[in-house]
Amino acid sequence: MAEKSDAWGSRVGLILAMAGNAVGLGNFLRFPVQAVQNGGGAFIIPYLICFLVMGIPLLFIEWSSGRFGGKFGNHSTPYILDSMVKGRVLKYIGVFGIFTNLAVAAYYCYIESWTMSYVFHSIGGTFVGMSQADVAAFFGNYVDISHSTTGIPYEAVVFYVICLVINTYILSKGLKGIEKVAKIGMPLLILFGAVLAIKGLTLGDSGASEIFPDANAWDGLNFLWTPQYSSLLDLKVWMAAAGQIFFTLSVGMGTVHCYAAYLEEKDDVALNAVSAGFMNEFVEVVLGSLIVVPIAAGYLGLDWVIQNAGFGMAFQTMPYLFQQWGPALAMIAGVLWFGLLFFAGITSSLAMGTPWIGFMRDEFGWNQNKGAWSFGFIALILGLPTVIFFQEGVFDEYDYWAGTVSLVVFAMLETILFSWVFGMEKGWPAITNGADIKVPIIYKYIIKFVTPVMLIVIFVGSLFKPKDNDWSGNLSNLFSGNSWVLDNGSIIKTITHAGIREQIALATDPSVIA
Ligand code: LEU
Repeated sequence: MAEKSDAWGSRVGLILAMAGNAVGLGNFLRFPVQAVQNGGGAFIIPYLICFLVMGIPLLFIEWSSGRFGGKFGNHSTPYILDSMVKGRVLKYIGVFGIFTNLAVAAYYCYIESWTMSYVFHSIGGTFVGMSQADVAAFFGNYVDISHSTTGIPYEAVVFYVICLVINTYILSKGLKGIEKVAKIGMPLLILFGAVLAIKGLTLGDSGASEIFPDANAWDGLNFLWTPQYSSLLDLKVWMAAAGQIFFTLSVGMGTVHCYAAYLEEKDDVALNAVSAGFMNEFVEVVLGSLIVVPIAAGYLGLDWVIQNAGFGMAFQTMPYLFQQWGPALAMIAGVLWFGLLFFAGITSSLAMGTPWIGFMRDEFGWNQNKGAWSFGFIALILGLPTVIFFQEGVFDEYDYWAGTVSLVVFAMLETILFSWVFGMEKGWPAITNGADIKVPIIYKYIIKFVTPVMLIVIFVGSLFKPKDNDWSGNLSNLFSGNSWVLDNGSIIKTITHAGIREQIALATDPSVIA
């Protein structure tokens, strides 16, 4: 246990840093894809409900746990959890959270490094005159590290290392450094996003071509934003919505606790948590919906978007679509788009460094500098396999285990711990003391009953995810006496040898990556 050695400079800085932690690549790359793959407007209602009954409660839990632990001079999840309930096991749960951050940071910074590189390629005019297939092939060459797209050998590795060094350097400056990046990065991100969103909104059918005569940007937007009630009983959509809420709010990792540990005992957590959470939702639902999907629908048509929605759209399709605006505007759009992604990414990856640095301080008394550089070094060692063996599916494995499964497990354990072991008698004041808003009392019961039950259902659901994610079909199969067929992406199947082999086969299938 160490003394409080650092502090947030201002409330605005804290909220922007927390919002920056949440606003990330997931808002612009993951949300639109999840929404399209789950029926557009059919996704939005389960998503908003998950935000209210799982996202907000988890934010309350994590902010208040952090402030509670910080009172005793703790800065890391193992020590914060230990200050709430004594017991060795809890420390181990906290340590598990630290490893999640290291592993997520490792592959997350790799995507962040692509955005840096793509800013330079946009400025340098690399994509000028390229066909859609050329732009997609460029990405394939980029991640195949033996190729060079600029003449720099091992370019993807070089950008990755530079990106990690930038993160590490900022982290070595402590909270002041993080706060400064958030104060610059968040407004710029919103500005860049707003400019691109206006373009997406005003595109209409002007991008329609002979190949896609029906293309219209508004179709993309209407598809995402027109609520559909038919899917409210589809468990697949609920699971996807819940997964997106975890990822986008950065809960279940320990980063929120560690930022909140630097609060004073009298500081508000309730309003801060809600403000940062809503800021993330604004960026996700409004800006995240208004860029990739409408612009792609405006040129290639909604059907194309539905068939091709995937993570690759951002890097494999957008640079090509920007070219339709002429070289000068394409360059500006490229800088805005990849610049926005970079700011979104770095404000999240910086947060992933704080649990490790805090733990080294709590456990060994390490200073900020030593903590930061050791974090950068470990992330590099963990990340290199994702860079070198990207096409062999290592990246996807990290994303699955660290970026998906671990978040659910940690969130489930911490919620049970907070509501039932620490107990709501202490938990409710931990949330409401010093609050600048009146937290509706209903949240006391949501946190105690609804959130843990939902998390347990989601965890069990991902253990037994049915084949092709077809919940209704498998449930009726089960009730008619047939067996439940597991999907390759279910946790149980994935930990079996065959599951891993099948996953790698899928990941190495070029048609899947494209
Ligand atoms: N909240 C971040 C995002 O939306 C992800 C998290 C895992 C750090 O990108």
